Amino acid sequence: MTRMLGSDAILRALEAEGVDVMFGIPGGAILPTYDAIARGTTVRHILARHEQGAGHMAEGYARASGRVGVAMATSGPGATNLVTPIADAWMDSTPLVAITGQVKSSLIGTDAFQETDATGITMPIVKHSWLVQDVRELPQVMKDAFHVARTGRPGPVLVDVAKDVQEAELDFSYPDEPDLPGWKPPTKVHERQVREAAKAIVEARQPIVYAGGGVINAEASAELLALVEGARVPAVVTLMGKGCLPDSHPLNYGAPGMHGSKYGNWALNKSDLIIAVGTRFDDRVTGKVSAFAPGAKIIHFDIDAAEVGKIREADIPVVGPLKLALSQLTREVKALEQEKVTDRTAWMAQLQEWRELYPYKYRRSDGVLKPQTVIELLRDLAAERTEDVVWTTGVGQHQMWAMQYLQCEKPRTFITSGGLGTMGYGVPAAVGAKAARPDATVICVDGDGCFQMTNQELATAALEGLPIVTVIINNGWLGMVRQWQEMFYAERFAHTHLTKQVPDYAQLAEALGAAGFTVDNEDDLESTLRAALDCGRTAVVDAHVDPDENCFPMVPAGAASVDIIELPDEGDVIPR
Ligand SMILES: Cc1ncc(C[n+]2csc(CCOP(=O)(O)OP(=O)(O)O)c2C)c(N)n1
Repeated sequence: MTRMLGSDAILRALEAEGVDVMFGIPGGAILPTYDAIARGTTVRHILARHEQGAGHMAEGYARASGRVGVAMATSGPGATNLVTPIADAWMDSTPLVAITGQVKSSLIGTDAFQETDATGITMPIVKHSWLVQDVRELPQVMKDAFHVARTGRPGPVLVDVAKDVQEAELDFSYPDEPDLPGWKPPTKVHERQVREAAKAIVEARQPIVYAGGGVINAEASAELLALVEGARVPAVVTLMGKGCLPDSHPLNYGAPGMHGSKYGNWALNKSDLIIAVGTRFDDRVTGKVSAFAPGAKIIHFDIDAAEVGKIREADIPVVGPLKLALSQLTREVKALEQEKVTDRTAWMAQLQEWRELYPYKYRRSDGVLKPQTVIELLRDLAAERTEDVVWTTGVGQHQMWAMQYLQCEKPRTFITSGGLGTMGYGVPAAVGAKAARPDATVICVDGDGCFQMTNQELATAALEGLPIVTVIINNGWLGMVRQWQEMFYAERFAHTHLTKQVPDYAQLAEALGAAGFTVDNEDDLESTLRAALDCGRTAVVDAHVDPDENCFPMVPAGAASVDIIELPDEGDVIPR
């Protein structure tokens, strides 16, 4: 037991949890804890320029490293600015501990200056939250907060600490165990269910694995690969799962969904057995649910029982840790295959034929830089330099092209806002990823609209010595919305035009302490990208691309995903 202040206890708890970096912005109600930082801690604090940035940095850190991200903010506007990243972490199952200061206990409920009901506001978007009004509770709350964030299906928690609690004294000892009788995430899998799943796989003629971000969260990539190879089952991988199975693997048929490939969507839709692993039948994948994969039996593996059967009834539900479930499954399949092997030659040939017939493709440039060309060259130049690349993205067309054209061979290398679709995610997530993995080359593929939402965090990157490279796919529009207006709103382009010139992104980058580059033609593209990648500083490339380019293929919202629309068939195209 050591006598200390609540503020110091927060830091001792972070240290005990192995936190090496946190992200935040101080203010009145959290000042005692910042004062404790000044007294000394092993935790590196990175000063963001906006709490939303701090939250996304913590998310990027968590997703690049597999550790819990920590964001800190003051009460009121500090806490409300954290709401978007908390919601983002909720939707994408990212482990996040948000710590906010609250007004003094005696003032709670009085509309005191900068008082906001942070636990109330975030109630639907956290796994759990605590409002700490007694300093003696602080150590156990911190222990429980980290435990809830990282165990079971990971996600965000909020610890809101009244200012007087931070200023009060306690006898501190950090508990060894959480005290959460009601929180019992599964640690085992039902063996009979796994056996049923194995039997279904061995008998299936047209099986497909449908793998999602849960595989990455569960650190189950090796087990997934063993299943795919051991059971000889092809796979599709969602946006959130990108990297959980090497993109180059011949059995990886890439992304299904709204802007996935036609072959990926057909592989799912025309299968007779879907083995869903750590994925949630999101509407952006299924399209019209009643028309989705009508002939397929469903095996659904997930750590979260609430996901199983939520959208599509599971014939064989398996709730539990994916690492364990997948390794048991592969063993069972191999054992059963001693007796019986189903011939899948026709299915494999069919998938291969679709892949060859329907590659990602775009129309060759007639002078204007194509966004896909920028991303393809960036991919190749990055791969030439190092295998250790972490990508982040904003949200929009550029995000979908990044999914289609980037090559990710390892988990935790593609970090994007999938569930909430948060514009502005890319730059701060890249800062957080770089803080987690300083030796990696961290590149953000951003849109001009997204970049305008959080670019102030370039100052954070520049001043904290976290050199990231941001490539803005600048089409001068809120491109994805413009595409919907063109295709579904009779070309009524209401309020989607931004212009390519304002702001001048290269100058803006320079003003924020980064190196700025501009390119608007194919001839200068390679030298510009190389210069940015080689400069060793935080850098921004403003790539002026074709403003009219649309992202194909596309499943219109509400349509059956089997009816995916391909690039209109005209002109000279470049296949991936
Ligand atoms: C915070 C937020 N506001 C609005 C949207 C709706 N939205 C989705 S994509 C998009 C356009 C993104 O534009 P840009 O960053 O330029 O990317 P592009 O689609 O042009 O590649 C918008 C406005 C969103 N996803 N997030």
